[in-house]
Amino acid sequence: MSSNANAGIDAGRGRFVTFEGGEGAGKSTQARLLAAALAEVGVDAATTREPGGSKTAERLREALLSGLVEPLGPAAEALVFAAARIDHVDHLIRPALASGRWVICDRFVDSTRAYQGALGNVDPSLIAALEKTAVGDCRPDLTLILDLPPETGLARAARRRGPGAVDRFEKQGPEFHEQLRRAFLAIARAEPERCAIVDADTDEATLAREIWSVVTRKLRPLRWLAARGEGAMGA
Ligand code: Z5A
Repeated sequence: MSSNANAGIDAGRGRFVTFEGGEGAGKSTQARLLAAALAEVGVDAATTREPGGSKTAERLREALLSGLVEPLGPAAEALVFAAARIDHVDHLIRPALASGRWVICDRFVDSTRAYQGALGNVDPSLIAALEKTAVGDCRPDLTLILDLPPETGLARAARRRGPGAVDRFEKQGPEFHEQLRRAFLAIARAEPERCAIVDADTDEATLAREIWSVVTRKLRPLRWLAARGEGAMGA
């Protein structure tokens, strides 16, 4: 490998990976497994989630998922998701990336585009303005869209929940979840450089291997480490 094989890699900054998709797709599970796989090769990654991830954002999460904001309508919900995101980006995501940590986030801006935008019919110009305000240039390097039939994801979520009460979004009917799936696939098709669709209708280990193959191909963690002088050059 030539001595300048890592030229052009901005290794001062960590990489930002987001997981998106319907309920029960396995986002939280795979976020954890990806962080563990990165740790094995020597990459330090913070795992986080939305809504939430920082102190104030977690309080706003309670308001959103309890249904407190729902009567105000999808535009108001979009505002509150964006407010939570401002806190999360400012206090966790941006500082972590700047310090050279990777960040793995369970849901991010694409969930607002899908749930409040495509499903909630909130004006796309409002969604775009909120996104710009909350995120600025702090955009994901890679978004993994976990795709599976909604009934499979909902059954997984129901098994985990048991007889407990459903939250604001879980109570939606089958057509809502089909539309949601189409919305995420449309987002992925519109931004193929950033987004990768992964078939999530499989067991955890198989899915984790597929995700690792996408991450190594697109983000080259070993090369990133080598550019920092912290590891061997490689994938
Ligand atoms: N929302 C929004 O409207 N706008 C926004 O901007 C944002 C969010 C950011 C957050 O809910 C809600 O907020 C969400 C969208 C909305 N609506 N809903 N519903 P949440 O965080 O509570 O829920 P979620 O994001 O949908 O996560 P989830 O239900 O926990 O699903 P998951 O993270 O994709 O799955 P999991 O927790 O990894 O796995 C679920 C279960 O399946 C669990 O028991 C696992 O052990 C099992 N599992 C995982 N993988 C597999 C495989 N491969 N096979 C079999 N079983 C598996």
